[in-house]
Amino acid sequence: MSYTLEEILSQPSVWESVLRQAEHSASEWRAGLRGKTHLVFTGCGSTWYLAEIAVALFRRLLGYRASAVPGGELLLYRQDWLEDFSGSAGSSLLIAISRSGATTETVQAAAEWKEAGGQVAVVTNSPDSPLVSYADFTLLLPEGQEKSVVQTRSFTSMLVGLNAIAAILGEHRALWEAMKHLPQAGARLIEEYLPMAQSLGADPFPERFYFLGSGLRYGLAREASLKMKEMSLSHSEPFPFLEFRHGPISMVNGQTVLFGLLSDMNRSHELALLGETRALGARTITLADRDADVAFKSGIPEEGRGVLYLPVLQLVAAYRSISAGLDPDHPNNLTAVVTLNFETRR
Ligand code: F1P
Repeated sequence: MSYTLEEILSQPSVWESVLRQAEHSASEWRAGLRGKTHLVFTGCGSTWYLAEIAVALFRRLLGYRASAVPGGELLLYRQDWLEDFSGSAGSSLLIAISRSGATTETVQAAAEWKEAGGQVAVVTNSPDSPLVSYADFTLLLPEGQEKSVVQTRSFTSMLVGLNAIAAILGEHRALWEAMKHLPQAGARLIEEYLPMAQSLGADPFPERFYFLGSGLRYGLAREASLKMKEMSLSHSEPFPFLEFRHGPISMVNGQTVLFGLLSDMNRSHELALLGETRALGARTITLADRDADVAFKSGIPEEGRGVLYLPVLQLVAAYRSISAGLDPDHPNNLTAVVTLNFETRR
């Protein structure tokens, strides 16, 4: 079996120890966040999308002012983030996220933040990495580590970890208790929808994919869309739901598939948009806790179940890759880590 597939299938069992690790690290995070008013999350590629989801979660669950910036942008356009860099000595905290802990832009952004006198938190699957050497405090999740170039299990491990930290520190006790059911919910979900993911992945007819998600689901839609691109080399783009009418809808034809990552609160607006695209010939597939083509049936509140949108979408991408004669373990033109010989000039 491809190791990407193995990693996708094994991820719920990893979430179990991630939840324990997050609980264990929570007091260090509580102390580290004390006095901070602005959080700057950074990462590259998948981990930048994870930074975007973390911003939504830390705003919603802890009330923080927060931004997500790709590591490279933080470095190249430092002047635009100067306020954060200069505030870094006091009220701002950099939270650097990286599977490898070795991506040049992320490591260098952390190094420069430290140089400016700031504090850095690191979330990673690689405890012995260069990034960790700049950390004031960490969330280390080695059990999420993987062989694949494409991030799947690593991504969800860090997502579950950050989500748990936000739930614990915000004292959302019911949410935190509910999140403890994520491993079982994830395993059930994969078992139930594996055949569907296989047949969707094997269907050669669709030629373009759109992943729609709003609020904290936008980062998830971006990540799911990237999986489809990297593994199956298909045309694939993410959008917040209502954005889709503002141009992207022109691309809909009879060979379009739209995945709708539905919310609880704005479901009717989201379904209305999907209905319009069906009238134009698209196929739509909805994901939600209940009453959807892919129904998680977890009972976990919206702010704790974001990770459940990913496994089935990762599987569709992996099976589409295999069905097209590609190898999901060896995506085109990609390496597991991007390292650059890179000097910033200020
Ligand atoms: C970041 C990243 C990965 C991507 C690719 C290149 O890595 O962009 O998300 O899958 O292989 O690197 P990291 O900093 O999270 O290790």
